[in-house]
Order: sequence, then C-alpha cells, then structure tokens
Amino acid sequence: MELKNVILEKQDKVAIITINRPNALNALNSETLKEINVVIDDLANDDNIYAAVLTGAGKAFVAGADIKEMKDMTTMEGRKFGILGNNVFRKLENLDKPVIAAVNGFALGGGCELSMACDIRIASAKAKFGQPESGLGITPGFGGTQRLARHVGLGMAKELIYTGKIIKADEALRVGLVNAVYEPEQLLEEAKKLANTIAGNAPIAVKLCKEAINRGMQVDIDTALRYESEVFGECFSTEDQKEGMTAFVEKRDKTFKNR
Ligand code: DAK
Repeated sequence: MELKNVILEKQDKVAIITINRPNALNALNSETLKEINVVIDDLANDDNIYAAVLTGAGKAFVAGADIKEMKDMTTMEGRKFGILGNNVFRKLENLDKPVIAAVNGFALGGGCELSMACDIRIASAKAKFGQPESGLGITPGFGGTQRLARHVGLGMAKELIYTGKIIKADEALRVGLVNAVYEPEQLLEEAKKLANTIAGNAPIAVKLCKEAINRGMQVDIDTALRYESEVFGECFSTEDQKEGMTAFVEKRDKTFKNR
C-alpha cells in the first residue's frame, strides 16, 4: 500500500512515524488509519527496529478523527469507522516495541487518544490536549473514556471529557498526561534521544516489560505478579540476558542481538 498520509523513516534502531495531512491538521480519516495500520505491521515485522517515535507534521499532532468524513456517516459506516480506529489503536498499544508520542501541537479527540495508545508522551510547549467530542454530539470513541482516566485519574478525566476543555502542555504535565515538555524545536530530538536510550537496552526484555505492564494494568495484582514472574523467567532463555550479565561481570560494554 502506498503511503500518502503517513511517513515512515527508520534511523538505525528507531522508527519515526509522522502523520502527514497538515492541511487537515492531521485529522484521522479512514485512509490515514489504514496507513497507520500498515506502518504498525511493518514495525512489528522488523526485528531491527527496537523503538518508535510518533509525531505530526505541521502545527498539529492530530486534531482528531476526521469530522468532515464522519459528518454524514450512517450507523453502519460509523460502526465500521469505529472498529477500524479501535483495532488500529489497540494494535499500536500492543506493538511489541515502545512507541513515544512526540506531541508537537493539537492532540484533540482521536489525537489525544492516539497519544494515549502510545507508551510514553512528551510534548512541545505549544501542544494542546483535549477530548472535545461531547461538543460534537458524540462520546470519545478511540479509547478516551477508558485510557484518560487511567492516566490522569477519574476526576480529572471526567472534567476534561464532560467539559471538552482544551489544556496546554504545562497543564498536561501537571496532571500526568505527559512526562515532559520541551521547546518546540527540541521536541523531536528529545523524543529520538529517549527512543535511542530504550533501544540501547535488551529489546526482548523491553518488549516483555511492556507486555507485563500493559497486561498487569488489566488484572488483579496477584495475577499481574504471577505474569511478571513468568516473563522474568523467560528472559533467562535469551542470549541477551547472558550477554547483559556477562558484560557486567566482565566490566565491558554489552552488545545486544535481540535474541
Ligand atoms: N477533522 C477534519 N478536519 C479538520 C479537523 C478534524 N478533526 N480539525 C481541523 N480540520 C481542518 C479544518 O476544517 C481546516 O480545514 P479547511 O477549512 O482549511 O479545509 C483545517 O483543518 C485547519 O483547521 P482550522 O482552520 O480550524 O485551524 P485553527 O488553527 O483555526 O483551529 C483547531 C485549530 C484544532 C482548534 C480546530 O481546527 C478544531 O477545533 N478542530 C477540531 C478539533 C476537534 O473537535 N477534534 C475532535 C474531533 S472528534 C469513533 C471513534 C473516534 C472518534 C469518533 C468516533 N467511533 C468509535 C465511531 C473520534 C472523534 C474525534 O476525534
């Protein structure tokens, strides 16, 4: 599939995904969602990529699902669109390598939800976040009612979703929606730096950490800890565990092979 609305670049072990529909503030139409799906599949199958950065071209990260496409949808079309979006977001959340959202501008509705399907969010000082759906007569549909509360707590999530108000990057930092705020021109470099730091660790261990954290958040603590023990054990079947520990004992640099 030819990519028209999404750019995929690979720089050593890190992939940079750019949503590229700047004239529509990178709004997610069906075509863009399908392209994101293709890109996720590409990354899932690329054993040389250990982490990814997701950002937007121009002044927006993503200004939401495409209102112009949704406006006249029938019930069936709305359902199909919702299923497509939810499947893509879930696939991104479950991708076996970490994804950092570098939120460069508007992250509204589906855009805020897209950032929340990533593992880590960092923002430009110009970024703005919000779930304005109730003002359009709809509910958040790509996970906002579920993921926002998990990030910022119930009260703040309800306030943001019921009012539809848009918050600036410093407020997003204060409520815990983003990990850090940078000057706009530094954002991408900082995101790549973070991705490269992650990519310097053993990729299978990082992947298992992601799985354990994500699964653990959905189940009771005893089940979660049992799962943690399982993945901990699994690490001992990898070459990278031997390499990491041997390098420490031998006081030398380690070289991980994703094996
Ligand atoms: N969709 C389509 N086009 C959009 C858009 C969007 N979400 N956001 C902006 N654009 C387009 C504008 O229409 C305009 O196009 P032209 O008029 O030039 O053709 C162009 O991008 C530039 O936008 P503005 O001229 O408005 O730029 P400003 O700087 O003045 O304002 C803004 C920026 C971000 C404040 C404003 O564009 C805005 O309020 N945009 C809409 C933000 C919003 O309400 N986002 C939430 C969308 S609803 C579902 C799953 C998910 C969803 C729904 C259902 N199911 C499970 C079924 C998700 C829903 C949403 O995300």
